[in-house]
Amino acid sequence: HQVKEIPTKPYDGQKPGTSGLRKRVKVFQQEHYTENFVQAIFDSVDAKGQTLVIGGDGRFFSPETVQTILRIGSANGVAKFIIGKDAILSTPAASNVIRKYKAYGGILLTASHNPGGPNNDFGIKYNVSNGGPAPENVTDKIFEKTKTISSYKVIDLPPLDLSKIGNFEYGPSKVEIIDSVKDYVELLESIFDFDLIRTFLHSNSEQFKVLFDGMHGVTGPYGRAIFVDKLGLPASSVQNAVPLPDFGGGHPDPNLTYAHELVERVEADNIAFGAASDGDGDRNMIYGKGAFVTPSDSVAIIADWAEQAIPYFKSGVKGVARSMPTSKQIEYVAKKKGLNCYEVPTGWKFFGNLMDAGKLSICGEESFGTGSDHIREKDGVWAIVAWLNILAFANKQSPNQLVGINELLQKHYEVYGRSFFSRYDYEEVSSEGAQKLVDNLNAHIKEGSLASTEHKSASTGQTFTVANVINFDYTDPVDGSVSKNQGQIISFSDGSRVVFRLSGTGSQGATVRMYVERYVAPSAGAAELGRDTAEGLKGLIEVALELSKLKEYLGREKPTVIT
Ligand code: VG1
Ligand code: CO
Repeated sequence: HQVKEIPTKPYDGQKPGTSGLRKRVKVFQQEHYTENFVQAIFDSVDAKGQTLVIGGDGRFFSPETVQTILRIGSANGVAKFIIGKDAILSTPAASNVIRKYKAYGGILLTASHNPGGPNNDFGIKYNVSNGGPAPENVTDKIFEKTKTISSYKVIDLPPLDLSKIGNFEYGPSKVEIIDSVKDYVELLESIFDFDLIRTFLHSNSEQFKVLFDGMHGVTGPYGRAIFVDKLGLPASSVQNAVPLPDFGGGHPDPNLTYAHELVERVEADNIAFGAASDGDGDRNMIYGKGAFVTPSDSVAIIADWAEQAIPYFKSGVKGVARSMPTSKQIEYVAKKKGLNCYEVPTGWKFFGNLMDAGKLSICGEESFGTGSDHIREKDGVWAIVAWLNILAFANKQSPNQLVGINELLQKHYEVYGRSFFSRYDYEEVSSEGAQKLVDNLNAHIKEGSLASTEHKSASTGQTFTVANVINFDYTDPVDGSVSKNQGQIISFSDGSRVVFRLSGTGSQGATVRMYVERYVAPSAGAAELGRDTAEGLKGLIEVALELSKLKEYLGREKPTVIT
């Protein structure tokens, strides 16, 4: 088979962000743009003679890109491709497939929770042999290669039919097209107590209704296989479960704003347990009638119950972790249980090293990402089943009174206290404004000009005294690699925190994220602990906005999204 060398020129800005390269579809459709990036991957990792997994969330431009990867990958000597049927493998399923079949790596075609379709986003992400996102030394190398690329290699072959499961030949390479769902379902069955969950759901089918929303992302088929086929729930327990290339025009991000269809049906139909996942299946939201679980609380609760409730963790939890902006709720659990709790920069890649080193079992991010060392990506459906498993277990312990989401939360706060947490996103603001905001904070850090200053909220009368301000740098405890400038943290003397970060997943302009957190001890009492989040944080948010001069720099009165 003849390998052809196609001349090309570098494109600017092919730098992978928090989770791969994400741009508008139109950008990827420019001549040689996608080919350049794919060749840059093969120039950075030596995949010759190796097995590579290809998956993704099935968004617009995925089928074409799979063919591009086949043409270029085969020309670069890939021995075998394992591909999800119709180019579909959720991000966690792909991570599992890479691990299970001992592949060299994988290429995931997704822009996660970003909208899809011809006028929206596409993305390409490279994962390494542990099943996790490529570490920064690999993504940096890929970026360097994109800057100097002058040609790429292809083998010219007609497109491969991706709709048939089986083994095929593609020029010098082998191709195996696999069922997208099967391996993943087997994995979850080996982790959770499905019998316990089934028994609980069936004996409470009226009081404890379940609804899963796939948001027309990749998880629909996974959700149906697990909730309907395995757990025996009625077919109406899953909605928006057909993956669509444009996610039905929606924004496949499971939060209170974008998962409104779930929220509405949960409220209207008295559904005790609702859940949703994002475009590529690695995020989750847990939301029942009148009950919302913040992701920071979710991971803390899973960590709290894991060992007793979930078979996978029976032999013990090795350690826990959170991303830096995620609330400290999980730290309070770790402290009580004598577990190490690591704090890593935003983005799942940083958890992988700790897991590979046997230091970490359960971790999460405030951005609706929760997971464990069963794979090396966050895992939406895993988190949802984890909650069902924990609730089933808690109800077995309390046979006379139904324990729902709110009861579980309340019980948790009474023991550990509660970190009220919220995130304000200012999407697609001017890059200059965002930079000024960051520069101003950095100047304060350098000069120490905020140290010990007092800030009073006009509306609540609360006073917050600055304890310290830092720029978060991370040194990986396993390999010693350093990641600098991961966000500014303002800590206050009462333990409250405000964090500012620039997003690394946007496809246009800059997105500023402001994270606020305020801790209330158990001694404050049930009324204080059970307060509405927005109320609990009101004073601190006012202070954060004033202190950072955010409105002035960004020219925005209100955030685009509050989670
Ligand atoms: C965001 C989240 C981060 C998450 C990342 C990828 O990144 O904040 O916690 O890991 O998205 O998630 P950023 O840089 O925009 O803040 V996903 O579901 O888009 O793969
Ligand atoms: Co995602």
